[in-house]
Amino acid sequence: MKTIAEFRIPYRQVLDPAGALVAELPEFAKDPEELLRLYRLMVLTRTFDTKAVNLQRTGKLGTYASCLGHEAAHVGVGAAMRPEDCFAPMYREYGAQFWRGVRMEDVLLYWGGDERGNDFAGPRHDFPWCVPIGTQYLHAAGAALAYKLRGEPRCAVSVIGDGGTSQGDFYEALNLAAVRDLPVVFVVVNNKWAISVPLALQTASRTLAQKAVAAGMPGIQVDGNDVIAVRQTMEEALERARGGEGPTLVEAVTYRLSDHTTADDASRYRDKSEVEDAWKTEPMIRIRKYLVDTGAWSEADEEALKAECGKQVDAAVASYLDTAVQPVESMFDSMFAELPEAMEEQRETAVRFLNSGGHH
Ligand SMILES: Cc1ncc(C[n+]2csc(CCOP(=O)(O)OP(=O)(O)O)c2C)c(N)n1
Repeated sequence: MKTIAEFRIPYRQVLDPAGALVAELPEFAKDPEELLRLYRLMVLTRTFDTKAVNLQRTGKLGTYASCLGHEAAHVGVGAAMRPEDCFAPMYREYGAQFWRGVRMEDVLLYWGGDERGNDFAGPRHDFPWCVPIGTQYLHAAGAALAYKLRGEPRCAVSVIGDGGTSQGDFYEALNLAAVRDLPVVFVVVNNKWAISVPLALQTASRTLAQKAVAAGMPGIQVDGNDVIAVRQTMEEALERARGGEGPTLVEAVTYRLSDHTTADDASRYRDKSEVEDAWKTEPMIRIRKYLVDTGAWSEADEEALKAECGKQVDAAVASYLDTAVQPVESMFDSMFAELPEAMEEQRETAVRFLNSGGHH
């Protein structure tokens, strides 16, 4: 017997959990201002996230999917993209979206049940949130096919969770993208849990990155709590895509420090000690430590940033709470280009119900 195929999965980390450099800095990270841009947005994202959970707990949001612990994975992805690229998110990539111009008010409106929050003020060409697990990968492959056919120098980027890699859509998108050499980067944010299903019950694969191999594209695993490594890996993958070399699968290994959503209680299925350990390697500590060690950041800077983020979040919350509720028929109006007849009736019933004093 002879071997006809072998594969290797590279792993990248630049900053270890204690903030020590373990690899050479990529070009962008040699400029402290660039690192501070990343760090500031990570802090803003975490401030926002904490506030959004509190708003839900006090009845001011319907539900909310926290991104606690994902800040590096998200901000690193957004920062590597160009404005003309297109993002096909799932439902918790706020850090990437804020970088791209989605407002905090948009996120609050969305989770408050207002469809205007899904029609971002930011990049109008980005896809709306995608709650059906996995379909966003197909949307990204489709967008990338369009860019290729039109000869546009743009890329698509999509994010899926570890649980999402068990969906057929995941493999279908990878297959199409690789066979057509499409300009797309697929990101797996592996936070170890899909609601209550741990990674070990999700796949027998050693890594999720190696799922790229069957499709015929490179797969790389990156420390998803290391914002420098995530951005560097994404920049390289996007450069490949832009240069006509086709798609890449990037697995960012992180941990979901929060409940899955505010409708979940992760303490029912997850060991306390596992979560306590994960807090030691979370993404904010190492970048802050590195910035402080290199003299780019101080305690006073930290205090000022926290105060500034608090103000920005409060302003977004006030604007969200001041937004007049959408008319009831809007839930029908943003669903179809032309409403099917059966739904016309439902729309009329809803309007009649409201006009007769009902509440929605
Ligand atoms: C097609 C489909 N099946 C099931 C669900 C219910 N569901 C919502 S979130 C989720 C788990 C997703 O886990 P993962 O992909 O790991 O992403 P995470 O939320 O952990 O970031 C499931 C099964 C869904 N939204 N869509």
